[in-house]
Amino acid sequence: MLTLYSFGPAANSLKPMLALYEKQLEFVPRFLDPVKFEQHEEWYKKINPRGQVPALEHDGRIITESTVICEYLEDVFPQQNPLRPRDPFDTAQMRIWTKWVDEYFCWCVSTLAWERLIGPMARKLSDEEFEAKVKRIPVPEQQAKWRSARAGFSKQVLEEELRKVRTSVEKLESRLGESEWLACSHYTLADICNFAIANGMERTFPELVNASATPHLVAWIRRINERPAAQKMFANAKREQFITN
Ligand SMILES: N[C@@H](CCC(=O)N[C@@H](CS)C(=O)NCC(=O)O)C(=O)O
Repeated sequence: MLTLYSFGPAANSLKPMLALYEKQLEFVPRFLDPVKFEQHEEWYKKINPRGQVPALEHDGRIITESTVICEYLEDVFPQQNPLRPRDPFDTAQMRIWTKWVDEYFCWCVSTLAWERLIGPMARKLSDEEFEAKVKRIPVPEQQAKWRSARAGFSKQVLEEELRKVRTSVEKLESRLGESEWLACSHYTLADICNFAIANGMERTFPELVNASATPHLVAWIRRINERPAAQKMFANAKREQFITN
């Protein structure tokens, strides 16, 4: 049995969720509500001691780290719609793209999203309420990030992260101008993991991602959104999230 703990189909949570849908694997979706800081509750820290989503439970064993979960699903269910290339060179290209999203692309987008979304949410809490929430966060670096978001990141940090977002967008646009998919001639985990971060950027970074500035990136985002697996994931998640929360 497979259970996926997530915030729903966005960011790191989207990676294993879309992989599950693409592979047509049945799983139990467990949605956590970030507004209620559910990821820091004791019951969930027993599942992921880092207090973060996503986490996959497979027959009573837990796997964390979004990209690792995706590769785990490939290892355990290799026959079902493979999302990892057969050719070792193509697999290496796929891993270069998933490493890049995990170590670079994800972080600059994340800091700007925290400034815009988490900051205002954290400022709604009194100092006492906020400190009580922060105390439950198990990773010191995450505690610091919550504090920075509440105080507002410095102008210098925001400018540097925006520069990295711009660089990331240029890199994706350039690659997608020469190839339909990121790693090789077909759709792989490289596309899923980068789509997890890029989806929605037309709305959140309209000055950087739009049909005239980045036509190939926009077309790739559309192509993935139009896949039956993605459509089913978004439709189901809307309903299931509503029921769970
Ligand atoms: N490296 C981890 C990062 C996980 C992560 O940053 N999760 C975010 C959501 S996208 C989270 O749980 N944030 C809530 C928090 O840190 O309190 C992965 O890829 O799974």
